[in-house]
Amino acid sequence: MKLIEGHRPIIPAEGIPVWDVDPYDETILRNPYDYYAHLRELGDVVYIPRYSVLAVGRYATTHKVFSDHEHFVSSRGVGLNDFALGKPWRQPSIILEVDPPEHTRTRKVMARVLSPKIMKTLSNLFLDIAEQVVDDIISKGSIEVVSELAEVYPTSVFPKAVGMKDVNARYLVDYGAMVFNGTGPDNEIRRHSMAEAGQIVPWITSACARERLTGDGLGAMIYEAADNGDITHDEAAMLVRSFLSAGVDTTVTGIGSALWCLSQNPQEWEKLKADPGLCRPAFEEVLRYTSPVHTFCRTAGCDTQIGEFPVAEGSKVLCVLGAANMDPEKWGDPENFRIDRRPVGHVASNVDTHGIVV
Ligand code: OVM
Repeated sequence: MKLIEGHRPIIPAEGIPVWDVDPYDETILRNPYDYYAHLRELGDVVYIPRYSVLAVGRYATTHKVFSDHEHFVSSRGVGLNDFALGKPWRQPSIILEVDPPEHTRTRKVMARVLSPKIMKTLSNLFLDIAEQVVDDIISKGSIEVVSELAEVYPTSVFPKAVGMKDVNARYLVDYGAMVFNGTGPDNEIRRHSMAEAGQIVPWITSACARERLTGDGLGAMIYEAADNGDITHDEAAMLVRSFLSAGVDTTVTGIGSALWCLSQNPQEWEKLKADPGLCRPAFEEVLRYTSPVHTFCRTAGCDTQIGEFPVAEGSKVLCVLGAANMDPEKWGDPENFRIDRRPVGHVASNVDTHGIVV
């Protein structure tokens, strides 16, 4: 059978609204808000013929499908390609592209290494580098925010926190783009990101080896979990790789989006300056408002349902997290960027499952 974007074409159940849209069109990616609104308006679940996928964007449905690993699995890939039908472009992540119970085991190791207690020991490092970056910006007078701030900060601080001996900020940013654009269709954007995979993937793989890490970083702690028998040493290398794939792109986008939100909402910027204690809820609001990961897919692992509609095994479902995070039904006034909203339950990150984002 002819596959569409690496998955089996589906025949949508009678009654599911059909919308001839390309969610991965650059115009929509640049300004997705009307697309999000229309997706939610159409119904709980929508069929998109262009990629022969279903899509969900209402908060309640999106949260439900995204978290329901019994029926909607991550292990067949969180992009359009179905790993059951074709070889993925890289070895699947053992934390992202996996389901419980395996996921539970690897996630436990990650959670321990990323615990608040351990994060606290890194706060001076994070602060020192932030100050250096800010000093540098002040001396320059004016900057291009994405390339001179949003990319610079995570790629400076992150390799140090992990304890990487190999430093290549460009490769880290480009690998992040590869991982996330790799979830989308085989379009110009994806091909452009993948063009350098031949150099970058081997560099990433070798940078995750134990001997390429210092003894005192987060990477070393992952390998210690392997020494303790919690995971294998091969799995340790894969979890270090997950730091690099999940940690860079999302933070670059988050910081860039924070500056965008604050620049568009000067009254919120004044509020933040007056009360820097709002920094954390402000950043959560940025995540809700901009959803650095706008979409992850699930795959129906068996014949199942979304609401009243039957969904066949193998169906790819776009979980449009960006639409869920802007659902007025959930948020009341989602279009207002309010740094003191405290948007508990947003699906931009850290949905545990088992509502797994990671
Ligand atoms: C990984 C990975 C990549 C992207 C995102 C993510 C949100 C994990 O390679 O493990 O979690």
